[in-house]
Amino acid sequence: MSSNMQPLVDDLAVQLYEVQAVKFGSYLLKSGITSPVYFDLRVIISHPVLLTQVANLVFQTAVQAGVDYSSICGVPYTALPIASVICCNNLIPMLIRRKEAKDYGTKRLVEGSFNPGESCLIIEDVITSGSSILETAAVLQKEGLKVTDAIVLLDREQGGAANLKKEGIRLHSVCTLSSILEILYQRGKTDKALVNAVKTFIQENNTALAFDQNSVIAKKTECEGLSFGARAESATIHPLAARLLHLMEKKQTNLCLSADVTNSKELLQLADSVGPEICVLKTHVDILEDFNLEVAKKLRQLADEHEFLIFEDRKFADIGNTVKHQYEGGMYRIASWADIVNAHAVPGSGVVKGLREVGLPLNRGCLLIAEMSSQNSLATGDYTKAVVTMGEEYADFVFGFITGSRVTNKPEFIHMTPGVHMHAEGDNLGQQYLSPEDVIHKKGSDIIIVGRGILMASNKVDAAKMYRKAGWEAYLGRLS
Ligand code: S5P
Repeated sequence: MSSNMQPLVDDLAVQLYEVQAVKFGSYLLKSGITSPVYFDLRVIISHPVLLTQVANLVFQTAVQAGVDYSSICGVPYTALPIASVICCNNLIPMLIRRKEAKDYGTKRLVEGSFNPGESCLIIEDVITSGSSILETAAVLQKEGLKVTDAIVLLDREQGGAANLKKEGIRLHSVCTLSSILEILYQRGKTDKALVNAVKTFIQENNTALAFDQNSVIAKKTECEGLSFGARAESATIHPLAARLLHLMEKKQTNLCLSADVTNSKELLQLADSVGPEICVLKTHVDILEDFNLEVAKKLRQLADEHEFLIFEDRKFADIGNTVKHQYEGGMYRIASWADIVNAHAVPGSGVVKGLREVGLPLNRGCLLIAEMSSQNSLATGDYTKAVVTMGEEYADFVFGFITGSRVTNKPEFIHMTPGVHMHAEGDNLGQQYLSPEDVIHKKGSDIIIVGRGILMASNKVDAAKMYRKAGWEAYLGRLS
């Protein structure tokens, strides 16, 4: 920053403090960490003079950095007004990144006019790990735009710059958390003890290493380079996950059949004929019109004969006490025959605790739903991260995730991905498909879940063989 900007930044720090955009105390962040300092830049929209000052300083920082760009995109939502003011005052075209594609109309994720190959400058209010900037960059890049630089008002100095650099993006900041602290200290707004507490917090909460555990941008990780067999030997592996990884390696398959049929005879025939090709057979037992426990018993026999695991896709999502009964009792007695069940984390950890009470003594395992394949799914971003944290906390029962991409590098967690089809892009009810190569190689998942890609084929066994081959080759490609 040039010396003529420094007095403006000093004044800004004090004003931000005065409007409570900067607060000191004890704040529980979304990540679960308690921070002694909190920034809420949303309030600046109520102070137009301040908003204009922020916009000017962000723009000047870009000018001084000599960044070359054709348009500006603010990270939604706090940076949107900042980007708008910069663009209007300096006559620069603006782009808006939608958080979700519209259901209707153009379905565009980026609004505004641009040509592929042009550069877009990203603007953000505060950077911690950089994940929000990277999410926005990924969307812009997918549309063919180049992203080389990002400007933030405030860098919390917790590894964001390093994380952006790994993705080829330079970070420029108007000010840092330390510099704001220093200014406020000099102006008598903070005391030495607080300055020291914040400095210690910054040092102890650097995200540069932890961020590699994150799936915001799918990339090849150490875990993805490990074979299923090697992962089965992980010291902290759940016995069911070890069994699954061993059988995948032995049978050379990472295909899960989603056996979404409505008749028991058809289910058992399918399990028998496709059984040799798969590692897991997934059921929706409540769509069977003629279920009884004899069917479950026969399915178990076929699972043992062909060596696959049974996964009842029940998607439990109630309080612990209710899911316990739903899992153990009722007419389906799911816990008595299904190796695997899954659950939404939305009720909080009670759902896992309830299922665990029933499943743990039976050596069963659970997958948490971290992301969904359906259009406009709400299971994204911080929700997904919270699901992973919950899974890791109950790792004696939760052994993996239903997800579109790798969400943790811990080798003991198995990633299973639905929404896989080799010839369709989706259905008319919001399902969205990717290819086995995309899911396993690019997104770093472990198991493809295929339903209609196999079920609607004229020869289901041949189709299963084809998906098995594609899934396994993608896995081998990932290893090499
Ligand atoms: O996000 C999800 C999670 C699941 S478990 N999206 C999904 O499609 N599923 C399930 O995977 C869904 O309930 C269905 O049983 C299967 C996908 O079926 P397909 O016919 O679209 O391949």
